[in-house]
Amino acid sequence: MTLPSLFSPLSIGSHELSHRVVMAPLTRMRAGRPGNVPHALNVEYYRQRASKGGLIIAEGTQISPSGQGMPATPGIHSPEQIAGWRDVTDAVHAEGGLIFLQLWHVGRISHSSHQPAGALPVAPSAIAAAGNAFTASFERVPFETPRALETAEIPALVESYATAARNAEAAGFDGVEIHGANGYLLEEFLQSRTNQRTDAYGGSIENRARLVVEVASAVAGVWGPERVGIRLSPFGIANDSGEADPMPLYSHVIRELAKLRLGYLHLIEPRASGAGQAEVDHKDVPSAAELFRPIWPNVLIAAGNFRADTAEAAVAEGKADAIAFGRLFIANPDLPERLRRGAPLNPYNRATFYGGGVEGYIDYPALDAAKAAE
Ligand code: 8OZ
Repeated sequence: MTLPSLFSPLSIGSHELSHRVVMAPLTRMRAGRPGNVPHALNVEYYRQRASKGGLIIAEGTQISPSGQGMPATPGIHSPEQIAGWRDVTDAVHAEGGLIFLQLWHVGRISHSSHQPAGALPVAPSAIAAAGNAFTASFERVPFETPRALETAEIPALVESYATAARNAEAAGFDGVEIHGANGYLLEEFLQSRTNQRTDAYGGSIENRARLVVEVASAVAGVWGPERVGIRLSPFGIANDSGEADPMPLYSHVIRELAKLRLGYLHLIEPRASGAGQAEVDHKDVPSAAELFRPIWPNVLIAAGNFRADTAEAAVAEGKADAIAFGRLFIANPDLPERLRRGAPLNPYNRATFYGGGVEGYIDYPALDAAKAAE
């Protein structure tokens, strides 16, 4: 048997990928406003990054108005947003690619300027995050203290994930990824520093994991489990998150999710624990993919500062089945082809990651265009 490589095929449920270079979910804050609706600019961005048999995980997309925490992030709760995403999925499919939608609720990483009726953001407990929120007018102000969700509100919250999952189906996606990472709502429930609840959703590991498992079951009920993935960051510190002893918590969560037979688990490596918010590259930290591989039976996607050689090694050694690339995909619309050919990569410009328009979004050249411009 030959070893798998970045360019060997991979099945996720009934989807056949022709390579394992996955586009990571990337917040770019360029949805159309008002309404946070995907528009022509976003269609072109995703079209450029689609490849035959390649998987794109579309950016974090709020499941409901209260799930929004930053300006110009897209949603999947209005008819206009569903129609806007339909144009994106059509464009990716026309290139022969697959596209999943990342379902996002930011929890306390929000600001009242995004919230319906200017209410406070919601979270498991009324504990403010350290740091600054991004207001609806792109200003940075200290995070507010969120309102703790009532136990009686949880069923409607779970249902809002299911509704968003149905909307993603209507928008033509091939599947969905649940955002369970980086200090947002679901991770706030998982971790003890953000979850001080005394009901069935707080306290023990089993209780803190309850919401994530209920959400995953509800979304799997809409899509079938094999078309649902989940992203976790067991060693993450983004957005004032972090569990002192992640192994018992995340071993339990991953075992429970494995029972649901979800299509994939997407793990952020600890060396990338700032999740794009800073250039962090911790040395001598464990590999999340390697640690959790033994208890995850389905496809495992690893993300975080991979390069061509480290990605190829992780796949060949079976530590991960596929590798998600973020920053390299921002700057290289044809990243899979460049990696296949061992071609040089365009450098990325951090100043244009969030917000703005064409610049730093749809103006990075593909290889052939780069060659033509020489
Ligand atoms: C960087 C900036 C804004 C949002 C995440 C959705 O950390 C994000 C995000 C990252 O998952």
